[in-house]
Amino acid sequence: MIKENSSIAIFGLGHMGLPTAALLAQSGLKVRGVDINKENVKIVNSGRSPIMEPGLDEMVKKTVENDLLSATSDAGEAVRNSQIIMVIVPTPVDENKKSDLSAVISASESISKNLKKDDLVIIESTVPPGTCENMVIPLLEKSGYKAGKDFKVAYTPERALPNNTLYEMTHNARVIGGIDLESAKMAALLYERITNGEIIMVQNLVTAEMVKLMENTYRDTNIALANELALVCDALGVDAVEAIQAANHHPRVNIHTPGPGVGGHCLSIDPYFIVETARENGVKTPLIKTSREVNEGMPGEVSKIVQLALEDVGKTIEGSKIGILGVAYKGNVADARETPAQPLIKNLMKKRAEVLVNDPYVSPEIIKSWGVEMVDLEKALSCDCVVLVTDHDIYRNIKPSMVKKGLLVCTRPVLDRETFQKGGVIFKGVGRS
Ligand code: SAJ
Repeated sequence: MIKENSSIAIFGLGHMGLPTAALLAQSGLKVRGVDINKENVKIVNSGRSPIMEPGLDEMVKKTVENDLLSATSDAGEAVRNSQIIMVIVPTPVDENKKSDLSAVISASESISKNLKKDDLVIIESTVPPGTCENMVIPLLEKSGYKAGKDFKVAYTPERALPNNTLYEMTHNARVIGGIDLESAKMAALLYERITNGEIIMVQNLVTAEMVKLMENTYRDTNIALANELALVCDALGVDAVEAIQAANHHPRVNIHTPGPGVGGHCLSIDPYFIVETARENGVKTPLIKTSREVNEGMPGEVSKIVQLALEDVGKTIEGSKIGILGVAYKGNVADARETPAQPLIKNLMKKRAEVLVNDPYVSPEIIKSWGVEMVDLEKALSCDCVVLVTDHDIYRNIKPSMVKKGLLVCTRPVLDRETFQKGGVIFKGVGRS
């Protein structure tokens, strides 16, 4: 049973770990967050959130003040004093698109050294299917305890959408797989404390691992289809956004939105976990791989659109000033991980364009590290070509007269083509040229 005085150790105080920690603390449990980033530990202990997420700062403040949430870099101490241990650490892919599970391994090893009888270990990190059974449990069993018999193990993927994390964590359905039914049931009792959403128990750990990867792969593949269709529409002079919106009126069609490519730490990575595991099991995954290729190719396609647009007005890309609006991987977030803006900027710089960047969310240090200048919106809008990359809401207020040189490449459907064309702006975009 989960008692009111149960303590939880949560490995990873990142985009998903910290909101989970704050919500569980708010539900009355004593939560100890564990993170190797000492600066973030300090920030959390001072009652603030190092992560930009609506509502999170206040929740961290309140739960720290109430002595329910605290953070530490001492994993051993946190595990020894907890009955439930959760792992919500990042799982990136390396340059060969192979999963890097080092953070999960390191957390599992720390847990193993301090595991106690009857503890419940919950893995939330996204992992290649089979990781819990084949890697995490053997590491935990180095403790001398046997999974299922002496301690419980469950896998429940995190499925909340960044920028709406707290709402989704408290409303979305939760998928839970356990090493046995008792483990899954105990994990369910925990999540019932924070979500009104349905609790869906699946047969085992690997099914739950697969569910998560399927969701993000579905979305990545769907966006790849939208992007490919948009490129065809471009060649035909069809407005892809208009066509997709019309197609989506069909009751069984839901084509996603084309754009400059797929970023973030989830959709652009998770499909590779399926590809990797499939390969190890002798199964081919051409569709998933091609979808990744299509989406990874989109920054190059945007660069071509920019080049042609400049040539149409008698300019060369070499030496032209390009104003990039937004480098976050999606609208209204500060996260630039895997953002398509970065390869686009690189590509434009390779063509010797001068790139100026505006983004009110992403830290100037990140932008500077890409070797480009950070400018205010007005300066970005004064460039030879303005390229809207991220759908930040503030960019919806841009008026035709603000695009000083009259050339706009809008890679997201946030600005109205007709309004800009009527205002004398040459309007191009992904699937809108
Ligand atoms: N994008 C498009 N076209 C679209 C939708 C998105 O180009 O129609 C782009 C976005 O601009 C962004 C990328 O895809 O660059 C990913 O954005 P997203 O909003 O689709 O997803 P994430 O990465 O922020 O969050 C996803 C979510 N997964 C699903 O919706 C299936 C979220 O629920 C997961 O919790 C999260 O991944 C995760 O942690 O795995």
